[in-house]
Amino acid sequence: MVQEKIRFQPFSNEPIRLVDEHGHWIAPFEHGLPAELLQRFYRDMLAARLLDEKLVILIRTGKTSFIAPHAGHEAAQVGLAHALRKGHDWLFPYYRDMGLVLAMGVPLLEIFGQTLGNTADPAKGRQMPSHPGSQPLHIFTVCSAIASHIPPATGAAISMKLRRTGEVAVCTFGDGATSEGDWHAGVNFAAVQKAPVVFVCENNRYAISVNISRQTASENIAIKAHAYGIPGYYVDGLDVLASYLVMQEALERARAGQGPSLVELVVNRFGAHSSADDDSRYRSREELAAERQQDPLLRFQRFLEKEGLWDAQWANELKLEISKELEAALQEALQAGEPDPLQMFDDVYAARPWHLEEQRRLVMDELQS
Ligand SMILES: Cc1ncc(C[n+]2csc(CCOP(=O)(O)OP(=O)(O)O)c2C)c(N)n1
Repeated sequence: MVQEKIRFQPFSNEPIRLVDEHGHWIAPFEHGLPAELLQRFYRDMLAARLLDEKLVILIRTGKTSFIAPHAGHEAAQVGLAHALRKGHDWLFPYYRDMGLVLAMGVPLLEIFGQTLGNTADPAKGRQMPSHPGSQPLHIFTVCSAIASHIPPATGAAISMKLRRTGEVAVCTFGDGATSEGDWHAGVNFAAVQKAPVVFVCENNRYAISVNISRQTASENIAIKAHAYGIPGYYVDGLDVLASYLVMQEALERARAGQGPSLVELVVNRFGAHSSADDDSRYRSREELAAERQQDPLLRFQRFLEKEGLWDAQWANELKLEISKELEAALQEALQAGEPDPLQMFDDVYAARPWHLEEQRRLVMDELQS
């Protein structure tokens, strides 16, 4: 039987959820997704979790200077990664998206190289850690200034539309980013231009220590789309299948020339905001423990178990395999050398202008003296 196209309702009062906390499929349609894809989602979510744990070790052992933990965001990030056409569509991520870029196919060696800022880093050590990017995978480098990547994502999408490339731009950010002027300018302009872009809010309800109740008076983030004349989807981002299928729909809309959407994926942030933050000063341990109970990995594990696609032995072998991959890539990245400081003058302009040439000479003299 040919399955009817799934259509999700924008501006729902409750988050769109397809799998409940016990792992039951609760939607009124068949998911129709192949077993290999479902197991791939699990693998990518597990890899994202294990990567997060590894990054925590790197900060605790002083090997890197900054991390932004992504544990609790795995279902949202993996669902999103699989909805995109990799290497074709463009991703404009933010600093908490290490699980997302991993699922998009950024090699672990590059991820660790970027974290360590050495010669294994495609950005040649010139970016903050947790600021990945990839030219071949069409991943725009993360910008530290919150929401500053929203207008560039809109601009790229307008260009895609004018050039009829069939590509879509996907731009991710946290709930705090929606309070920035850049966010409103970028979303408004994209809506007016019917640009092929999907704005994705990974809403973990905190902007560092600022709770969402002090960030916005809107009942949720998705509803903000209404004011701009575009659909806003309010989604349970702890549900990988809801995240995946809603993202697919928003991407198809954009591809079909129907313009942008805003997708709010409601997630939890298991760690502190970053390695420079102590979250015990502003959120209770009880609140955190309750959030940890709603582990997206565990929910999906329960779902797979019911589908006959998960057993402890398979999961243990998978965990071992991923752990080995992570360790091997980390050891290789740790062996990479320090980047040449003179590379800071490369890639700024197509041809190095006179003033950078002059500064480069000064640094070179300094290094040689
Ligand atoms: C323009 C700007 N203002 C302030 C900061 C400092 N800052 C870094 S992260 C952050 C919180 C952002 O929170 P949110 O958008 O909710 O994303 P989350 O970190 O919670 O995933 C702030 C205020 C910044 N980087 N840029």
